[in-house]
Amino acid sequence: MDDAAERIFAALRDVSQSGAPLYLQLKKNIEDAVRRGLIGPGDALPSERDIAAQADISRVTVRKAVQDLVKSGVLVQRHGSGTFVAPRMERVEQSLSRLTSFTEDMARRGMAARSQWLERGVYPPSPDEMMVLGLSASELVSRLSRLRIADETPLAIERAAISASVLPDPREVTTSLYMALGKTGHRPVRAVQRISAVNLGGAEAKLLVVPEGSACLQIERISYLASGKVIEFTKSIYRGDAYDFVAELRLPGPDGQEGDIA
Ligand code: 16G
Repeated sequence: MDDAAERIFAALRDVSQSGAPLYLQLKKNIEDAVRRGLIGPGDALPSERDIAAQADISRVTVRKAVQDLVKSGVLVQRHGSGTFVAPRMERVEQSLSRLTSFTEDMARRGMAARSQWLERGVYPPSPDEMMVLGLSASELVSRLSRLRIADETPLAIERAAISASVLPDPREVTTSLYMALGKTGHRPVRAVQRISAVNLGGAEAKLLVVPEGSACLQIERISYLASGKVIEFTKSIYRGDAYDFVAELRLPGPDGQEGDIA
């Protein structure tokens, strides 16, 4: 038996000692073993049959616990080769002083960015969109909602709204929204971001492959053209376990002014 298997079996010994359903106990034991570092990223889980025999529980129970842990991102299953502890997330450090796009940010890190489209179309604006983008009820808004993925890890859900007078056909955006806006001279030069903490609901957690209720960052970005006109209103959800937003702080100037944040 290899090292990882032995450590996992050690963690399984007390299954069936308490009154909780067996699959929940097994699940918790495996989670604890990962959290305590007894088994680490990339370690292979013993086979379903071996776990069932070792912990003296049925294979159905083992399968249920393992499936739950795959769903919540603790384990990954690779067809043909087995079940492994999921790789640990490399945190992305993101400066709060530069106005960059997701595609550029990932390229700078040498990561391959791609998006899964969740919504892309032209709609009557919501009251929020009317207010922020300065639209009347008779105008239209282009909405682009994407799951943003880097090196095959989903990192964020972004829901962007742009006036349809600027972006009449959102299908023109293929990889990068900022690149598409740049082509018509509408790339933003300034933005204001509001970041707040939220816990993920079920649907979003599923898209980001993290457990429901996980901590994440909700970011609202309002971007401006050099003329001062608002060009973009984007609401995003970033994985809390994946991002560090970093801001540089300076002493106020000699006149005591802190400068304008908006
Ligand atoms: C960033 C922006 C988002 C913008 C997107 C454009 C944050 C929180 N959000 O992800 O507002 O729409 O970049 O990226 O930083 P793209 O040009 O790759 O489509």
